Amino acid sequence: MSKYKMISPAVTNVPWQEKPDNLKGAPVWRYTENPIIGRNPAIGVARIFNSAVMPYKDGFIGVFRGEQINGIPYIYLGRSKDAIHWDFEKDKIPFVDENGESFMPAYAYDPRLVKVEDTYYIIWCQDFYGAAIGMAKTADFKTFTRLENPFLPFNRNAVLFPRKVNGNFMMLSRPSDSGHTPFGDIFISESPDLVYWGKHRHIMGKNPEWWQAVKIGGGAAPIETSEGWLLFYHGVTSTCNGYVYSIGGAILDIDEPSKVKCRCENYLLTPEEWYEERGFVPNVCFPCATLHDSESGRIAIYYGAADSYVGLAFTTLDEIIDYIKEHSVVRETDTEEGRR
Ligand code: BMA
Repeated sequence: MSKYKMISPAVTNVPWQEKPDNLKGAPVWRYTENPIIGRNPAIGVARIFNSAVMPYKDGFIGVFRGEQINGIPYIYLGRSKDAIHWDFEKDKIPFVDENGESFMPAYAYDPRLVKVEDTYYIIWCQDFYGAAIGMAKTADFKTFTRLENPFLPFNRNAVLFPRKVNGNFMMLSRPSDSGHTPFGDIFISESPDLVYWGKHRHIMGKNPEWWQAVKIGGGAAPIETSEGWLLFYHGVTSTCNGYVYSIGGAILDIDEPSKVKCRCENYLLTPEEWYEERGFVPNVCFPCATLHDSESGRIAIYYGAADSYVGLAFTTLDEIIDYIKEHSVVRETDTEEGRR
């Protein structure tokens, strides 16, 4: 019997491996066949990483950050039967405006994919006179209609919640600068219509724990659970050899998600394997999605590795919630309303 409940559909074909015996203390364990997407995965695409997937029909669908061989990132659609082996569409996602005319951003990276009611939303980072958030919707994965850009530049790591809270759409984001941003906290904003965004609140900031001492950013769309919204996010530290990106975990209040109920002081996953430590940008674990099954409590975390590969890691709802609770350190900036 599970201790905790996921409030989401059953997805019984979530990829899965049991926890190895030698990892007793770790709350998250890697897929042994990682990386699941290697170099040059499609014609004209050198690397796929920082990508988001979800169940679709009898299989899975995903939006993938593909670094083209001209060095410019774009978003590609991929389909899979098992969420491990992926077929990518040859062309970039063809975004259109509200009149159906082609409306392509100059570049697009770090996509998230979230279903709210009957519509699928893609949220990514793009140029809007500087790095900012782009957004599009689709009902059928054939027509992708751009929405108004939700926030002013500079901003990155926007993550939509999978349902409205108190009648409004909710989105996390991380205000940034125009470069590699040596700061950054997670904020939340609300919208009644996905056009007008407001009621901005601070959720949580960088912390004294060294792995998240420089900046943090939203990762996977939060999972609704009996304990609150389970959020996997990334935390960044700075070393004499550059940034290191790890995966962290927190639980947000279900009705007032700007309040952090629990926040794990330990990272959940940090670069340790060759495909995380070595690549275009070394030492990056960057979560963008989960697949999760409310029946078994299984959670599969999809993360970009070293800006070069896609990795897969596993946990269960009971294990991760217990771990976050046991190692939770919440500070005043986490628990306050987030308005000043
Ligand atoms: C961040 C983003 C991510 C990337 C990370 C590490 O600023 O651009 O796409 O994975 O840097 O390079």
